[in-house]
Amino acid sequence: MATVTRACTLCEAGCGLTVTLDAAGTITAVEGDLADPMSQGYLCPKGVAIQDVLTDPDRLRRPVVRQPDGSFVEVAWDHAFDLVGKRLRSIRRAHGNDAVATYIGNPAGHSMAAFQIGILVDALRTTNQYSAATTDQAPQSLVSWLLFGNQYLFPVPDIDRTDHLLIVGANPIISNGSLVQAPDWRRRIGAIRDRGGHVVVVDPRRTETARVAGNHVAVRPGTDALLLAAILAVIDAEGLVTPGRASDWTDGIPALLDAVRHVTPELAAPVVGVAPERIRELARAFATAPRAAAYSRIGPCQTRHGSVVAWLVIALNVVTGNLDEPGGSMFTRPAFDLQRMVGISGRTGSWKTRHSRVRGLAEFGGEFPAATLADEILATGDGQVRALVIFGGNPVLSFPNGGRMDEAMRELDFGVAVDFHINESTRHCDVILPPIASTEREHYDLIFHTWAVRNVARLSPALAAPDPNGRTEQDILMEVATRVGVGPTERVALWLLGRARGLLDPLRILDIGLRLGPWGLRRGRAGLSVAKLRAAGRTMDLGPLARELPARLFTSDKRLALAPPPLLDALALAVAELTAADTAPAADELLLLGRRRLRQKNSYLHNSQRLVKGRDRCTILLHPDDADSRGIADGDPVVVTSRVGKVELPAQVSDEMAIGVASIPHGWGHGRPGSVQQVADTHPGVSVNDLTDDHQLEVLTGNAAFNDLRVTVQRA
Ligand SMILES: Nc1nc2c(c(=O)[nH]1)N[C@H]1C(S)=C(S)[C@@H](COP(=O)(O)OP(=O)(O)OC[C@H]3O[C@@H](n4cnc5c(=O)[nH]c(N)nc54)[C@H](O)[C@@H]3O)O[C@H]1N2
Ligand SMILES: Nc1nc2c(c(=O)[nH]1)N[C@H]1C(S)=C(S)[C@@H](COP(=O)(O)OP(=O)(O)OC[C@H]3O[C@@H](n4cnc5c(=O)[nH]c(N)nc54)[C@H](O)[C@@H]3O)O[C@H]1N2
Ligand code: SF4
Ligand SMILES: [Mo]
Repeated sequence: MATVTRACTLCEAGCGLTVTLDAAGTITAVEGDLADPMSQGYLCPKGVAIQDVLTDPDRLRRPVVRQPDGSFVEVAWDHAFDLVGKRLRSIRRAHGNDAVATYIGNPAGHSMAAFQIGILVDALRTTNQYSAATTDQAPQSLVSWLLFGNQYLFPVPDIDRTDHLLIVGANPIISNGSLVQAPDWRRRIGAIRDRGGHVVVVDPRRTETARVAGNHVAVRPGTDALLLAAILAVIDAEGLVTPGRASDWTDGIPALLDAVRHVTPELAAPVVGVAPERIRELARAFATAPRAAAYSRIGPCQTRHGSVVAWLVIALNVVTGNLDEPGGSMFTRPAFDLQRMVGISGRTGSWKTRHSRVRGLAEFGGEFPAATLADEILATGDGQVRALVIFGGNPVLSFPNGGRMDEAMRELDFGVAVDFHINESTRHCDVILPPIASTEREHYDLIFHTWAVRNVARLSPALAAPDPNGRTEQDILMEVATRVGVGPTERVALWLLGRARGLLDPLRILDIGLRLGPWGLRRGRAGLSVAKLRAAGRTMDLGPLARELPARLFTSDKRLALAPPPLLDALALAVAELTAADTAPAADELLLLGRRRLRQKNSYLHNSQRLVKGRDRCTILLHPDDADSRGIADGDPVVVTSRVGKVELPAQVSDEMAIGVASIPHGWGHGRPGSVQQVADTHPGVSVNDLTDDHQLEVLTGNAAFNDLRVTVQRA
C-alpha cells in the first residue's frame, strides 16, 4: 500500500487528493487531503473518479488510424507521426498554410504542455486558429486586455476576507469556480455569512450557489449589462463613488459614470425583471459594505453583451474602492508568472488585426471565433480549411450548432487529434495520437494558480508509472511540430527545434519560471524551484493576496484604462437594444440557458460509470407554470426546437427556474455511430448544441452566445 497526494486536474479548483494504491499500483481509495491549505479535505465526485480515467478500457494507449469503413486500427507511433507529417505537409504545400486549422480545447488549460501547444500552432503558421476560449471567457479576456493590458490577467474575488460577495452568472457550488481557483465554495460562502457578511447571486435560475448564498436576484437572461449599468448609476447618483487609491492609477472613471448615468433603475427594471427599489438596494449594499467583491463568469459571457458585463463588474469594484484591496477583487502573485511570460513574449493580446474569410469576424488573441470554424471548412474557395489539428477538444458537442460542425468534420481532407478517446469529434479524424494520462506524470498548474484566491504553488507527483511505450503530450506535440515543415529552410528550422526539445521540457521551463518569478531567486534560500516544490510534497501556501497595482498592470503607461472607447460603444448598443420594445420573446417561446452538473465535466467524463449512474442528468429544467401551460409533467419527454435544430429529452419541473426560462446542460449527445465509449454511449443524452445558434454571438469577440437562446418546447 502507498499513498500519494496530488492535485486533481479535472477542474480549476485543483483540490488536494490523497490517493491510496495497492502493491500492484491499483487505486484503492481517493480522499480529500486534509492538510491541503486550499482544499482542506474537500473533493467532489469527479475527484474520486480519477481512477476511472486511468482504468478506462476505451482509453487509447497507442495511435490509431481510421480505415475506409470508419473503424480504427492501432499503428506504431512512428507510422502515425509519418502519416500526420506527410498529410499536413502536402495540404500546406498544395493549399497554403491557412488550409490547416488548429483547435485547442479545454483540457489544454490543465496541461503541462501549454508551451508545446504554442510551438505546434506557430510551426503550422496558420491564421486559422481556434480554441475553446471563444465558447467561454473571450469577453472577459478582451476586457482584461483593454483595461489591464493583458488578456490573461484576471482579478479574483478575495472571498476569504470579503464582507460582501456579488456573483453574476456563475454557479461555483457546482462548477467549483472558474477564472478563480478556490476549492470548496460551500465552506467559503458559509464563512462569509458566518462572519456577518452577505452573498448575492444574480442568475435567472435559483442555483445551488444562490441557495447557499441565501440571496438571489432572478435577472432576465442576457440583460445583466443593463442591471449593472443601473447599479453603477445609483452609486453615482447617491454619492457613493469612492475609488480611493485606484484614482491614482485609473483613467476614465468620469467617462464611465457619464455613460451609465441615464440608465436609471426605472429604465432597467422592466427589462431585467428586478424592481427599481431592489436595484437601489443592491447598489447601496455593495457600495457601503466595508469590503466587497463583484465576480462574474460564463452566464453573461455567453450572451450577446458579455464584454459589457465583464467590464461593468470590474468597474463596480473600481468605483467602490474594492479593486486590489483585501476583501475586494484582487490579483494573485503567481509563483510561475504566466502573465509576465506572456508579456515578455509580446502576446498580451490583439484584436481585429484580421478578419475571418467567410463571415468577416474579427480575431481576438490571434484566434477566430469557434462559431465560424464550420463555415471555414464548408465554404469552398481560396483559403478553405481542409485539415484540422485538435488538441483535447470535442467541437461537435461543444460548439454552437454542433450539428454543422459534425457535418464539417466529415468534409475534412485530413484530421488529427491529440486525445485518448474515439468520441463524437475524433471519430472524424484520420489519426488520433493519445498522450499518457495526466495522472501518469508530474503536474504543475501553470494557469490556474495564477488566479488563485491565495498565493500557492504545488508540484504533484505522478500516480502511476507511465506506460513505457506511451508518449507525453509534449513529446507528441514536438514530434508533430518538427514534421510539418514544407520548404527547405522551414524543415531545417523545425529539425533544429526538435533537437532543442530537452531545453523546452515542461519541467525545465517550470523550474526557470519559478526561479525567475516573484517567489524565486530574489527570495534567496527560501526561493522556489522544482526541487523545493518536490520536497514540499503538497501545496505550498505563500499567503493571502496582497496589493499588486499599479505594478502588475501591463498597459504601457501603467495606468488602468476604465473607459475604453470600444466598451463605451458596446454599452450604448446594449442599452439601445435591451430597452427597445420589440426584443421581447414571443409568447410561446422560452429562453434557454446552459447548466453544469457536479458529476460532469464538459463532454469528457461520461465514460465513468460512477459519474453517470442514477437518474438522467440531461434534462430540460422548466418552471411549473411553463410546464403546466404546455401540458408537461415532470419526467415527460419533450421536444425542444430552435432556429437551428430540434432535440427530445425528459422534462424536470422545478420552480428554481424563472418563468419563461429553461435550461439544458451541455456535453451530452453521445452514442453516435463510430464513437467508442461504452459507458457514455449507453447514457447518451442529447446535445444542447444541436439547438444553439452559430449566428448568435457576443458582439465584440464573437464568443458563442449560447445563453438566452429562443426555443419552443412541446410535449413529445
Ligand atoms: N462540475 C463541473 N464543473 C465545471 C465544468 C463542468 O462541465 N462541470 N466546466 C468547467 C468550465 S469549462 C467552465 S468555463 C466553468 C464555468 O463556471 P461557471 O461560470 O460557474 O459555470 P456555470 O455553472 O455554467 O454557471 C453559469 C451560470 O450562469 C447562469 N446564467 C445563464 N445565463 C445568464 C445570464 O444571462 N445572466 C446571468 N446573470 N446568469 C446567467 C446559469 O444559470 C448558470 O447558473 O466551470 C468549470 N467547472
Ligand atoms: N451549450 C454550451 N456549450 C458549451 C458550453 C456551455 O456552457 N454551453 N461551455 C463551453 C465551454 S466553457 C468550454 S471550456 C467548452 C469545452 O469544449 P471542448 O474543449 O471542445 O470540449 P471538452 O468536452 O472539454 O473536450 C475535451 C476533449 O479532450 C479530451 N481530453 C480529456 N483529457 C485530456 C488530456 O489530458 N489531454 C488531452 N490531449 N485530451 C484530453 C477528451 O477526450 C475530449 O475529447 O465547451 C463549450 N460549450
Ligand atoms: S472540485 Fe472536484 S473536479 Fe474540481 S479539482 Fe476538486 S475534486 Fe477535482
Ligand atoms: Mo470553459
